Amino acid sequence: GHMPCLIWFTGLSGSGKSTIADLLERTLHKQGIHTYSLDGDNLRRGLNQDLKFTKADRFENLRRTAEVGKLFIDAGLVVIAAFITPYTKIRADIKTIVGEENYIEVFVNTPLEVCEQRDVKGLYKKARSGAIKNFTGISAPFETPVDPTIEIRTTEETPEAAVAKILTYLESRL
Ligand code: GGZ
Repeated sequence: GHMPCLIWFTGLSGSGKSTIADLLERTLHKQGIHTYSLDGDNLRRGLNQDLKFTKADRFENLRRTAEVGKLFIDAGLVVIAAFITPYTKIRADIKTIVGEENYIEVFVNTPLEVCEQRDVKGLYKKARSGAIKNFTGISAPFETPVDPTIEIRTTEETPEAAVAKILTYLESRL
């Protein structure tokens, strides 16, 4: 069996959070574990469509997301969340909301230069030109997580290796 919990991915835009989160979800499904994924796409288009990228809006985006995550934990699911989550304070708040015992923080540590080099969506280019304001890493802060449960260095580890590392941790906490 498994314990319901929330696996919260934090890292820069383009760091690889969604890639690893998606692979983790598919792997858990193959093991018959029910999951629910929360990400910017399903939250910022619906529940959080009133919010932008100021510090206050990011806090509110992530607070609501954590509250939703808590509901899914209560429903017995393994919740997977992938958000930049750029502030130490909001990561602590999320932990408090969902309960320390349920919170697993995965820091997807990809250097800014690498994210900007990849620039899959062209957002860094727009941020550099000023077309996007308050862009994390360029014109808004990303505070390095101080004590993540798991750290992934995507320049050294494949998504498969990252997922294996997370699964090993999940098995150890049964
Ligand atoms: C950061 C932004 C911004 C700004 C739009 N800053 O790579 P993406 O496109 O798909 O992921 C980013 C996403 C970040 O939303 P989050 O909800 O994860 O952010 S936070 O945790 O800080 O609330 C990026 C896109 O939205 N995006 N404008 N200014 N990312």
